[in-house]
Amino acid sequence: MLAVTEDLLKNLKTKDGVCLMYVDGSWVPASDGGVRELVNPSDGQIVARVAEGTRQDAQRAIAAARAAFDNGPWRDTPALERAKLLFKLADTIDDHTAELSAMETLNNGKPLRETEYDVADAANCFRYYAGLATKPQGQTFDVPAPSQTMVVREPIGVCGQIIPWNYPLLMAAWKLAPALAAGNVCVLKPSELTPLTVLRLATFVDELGFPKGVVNIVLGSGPVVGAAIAESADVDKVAFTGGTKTGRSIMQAATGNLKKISLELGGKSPNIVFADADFDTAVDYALFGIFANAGQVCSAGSRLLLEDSIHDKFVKRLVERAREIAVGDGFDPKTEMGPLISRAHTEKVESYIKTGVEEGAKLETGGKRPPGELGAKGNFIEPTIFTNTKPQMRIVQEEIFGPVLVIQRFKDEAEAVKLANDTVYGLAGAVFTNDIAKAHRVIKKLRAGITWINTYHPTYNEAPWGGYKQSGIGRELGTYGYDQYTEVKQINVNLAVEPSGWFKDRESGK
Ligand code: TXE
Repeated sequence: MLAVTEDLLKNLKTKDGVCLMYVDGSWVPASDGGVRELVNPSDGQIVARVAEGTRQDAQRAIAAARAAFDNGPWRDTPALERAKLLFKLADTIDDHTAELSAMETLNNGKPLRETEYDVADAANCFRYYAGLATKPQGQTFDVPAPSQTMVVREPIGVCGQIIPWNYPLLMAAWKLAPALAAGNVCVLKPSELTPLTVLRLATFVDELGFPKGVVNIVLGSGPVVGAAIAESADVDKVAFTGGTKTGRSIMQAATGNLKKISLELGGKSPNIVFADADFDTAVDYALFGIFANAGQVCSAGSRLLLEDSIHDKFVKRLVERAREIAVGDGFDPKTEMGPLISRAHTEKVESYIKTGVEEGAKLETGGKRPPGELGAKGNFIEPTIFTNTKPQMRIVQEEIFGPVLVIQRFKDEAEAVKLANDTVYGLAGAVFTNDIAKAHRVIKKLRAGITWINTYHPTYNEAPWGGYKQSGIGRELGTYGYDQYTEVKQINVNLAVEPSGWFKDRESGK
């Protein structure tokens, strides 16, 4: 593994074997020389050493971004030129798919087939927003003569962007692409656990000639570097993806200068299966909904709601299929589900499983680490399914963020909707049925921002992503996501340049 590691990381910028941060167009170590070791979640081996930034490093990056926005060329660069650079960045990502996906698998653990998908998705996100940069964004209004009123969109300024570890490169794309397309400058903090692909992305940004200070990557922990970004009076907007608890503290920190915020937080999304659904399709997507990325997905279908009449048959088949899922190292081509991100997160998921058993839910399968080396060294948990749950149980209400499915049962459409909406979250939800009218009735009543009929999980750069209730504020992706990186300005033009006469001019008598 060491050879693979060294080869894979050879394109990152380092000093004394420590990966550097990208600030103001330069590669820098932490101001206090701090270093963090990154661990491969599949086997506990140390894979890289990276700079562990400080509050001062965050402030330096913010100052560089501020100067780049206030005095720099980016917002005055024609949209077409910004678009060209973003298209090139997209192509460069595609050209490095093998390297980026392997790096992501090494750092995050997820199987190569998932990281390859993520890399392609990240490239397409840059491509989508590159295309959008040159599209008309304004409005004009037919107001009483002799005026003309128009509305233009302008960049917000310095955007602080804090992202999690479950889709490291993709989340960076979701944040950087719309911000840069709209003419903003960025200070991005990847998760301290998974900075490698973002650092590689920064080498592309550097080589392609983005002006200095436009993209800054600061590494470090949330409470130090993340909090410094969220608090800074020089940051005009903060965009965050992560846990609801952290989202709340970012929102509080942002009140100092009333910066714009967008938050993409947790979920406990319902996947509702009616008796008339296509059985095999519903089983297949129930598995995909919860066990993709080992359940570490904000929109995971972590609650499966089954109509009474199919409950037992469905659970039987689901358990059989879940037991067949190949759990293992993400580099093994046979692997279908990888590890959890860290030992601490694994223990958190295990404690939820213990709570579920204590609460009286029935553990149908999983609930433990796989036997042997895999379970001992890596952060693996077998696909886990609970039945016999009650709505108020913690495993039903709280986001576990692991390969743990809780099953609820319902007798009719009204009860399905009631259970589906009965958490503080409102990110996603799905319904499986062959009755199209019923599908739409249920979707209409779901208090969630992302919904699916007879499928689970597809995400498109074109469509808005975000949640109702405590799943967040604002939307990413699509034109909605672009708008959230713009200020709206109205411009009123007087087409008859003469005094209004509101106050009498005594000299002229008019
Ligand atoms: O996330 P955090 P954690 C959920 C999931 C998980 C829980 C905790 O339920 O079990 O959150 O995971 C930075 N100020 N999701 O602790 O803390 C941090 O450094 C500013 C859902 O890993 O939200 C990282 O860059 N920033 C989710 C980012 O926030 C702070 C994805 C996310 O970390 C900070 C991940 C602070 N005070 C976890 N504290 C999703 N919605 O997809 C931390 N950070």
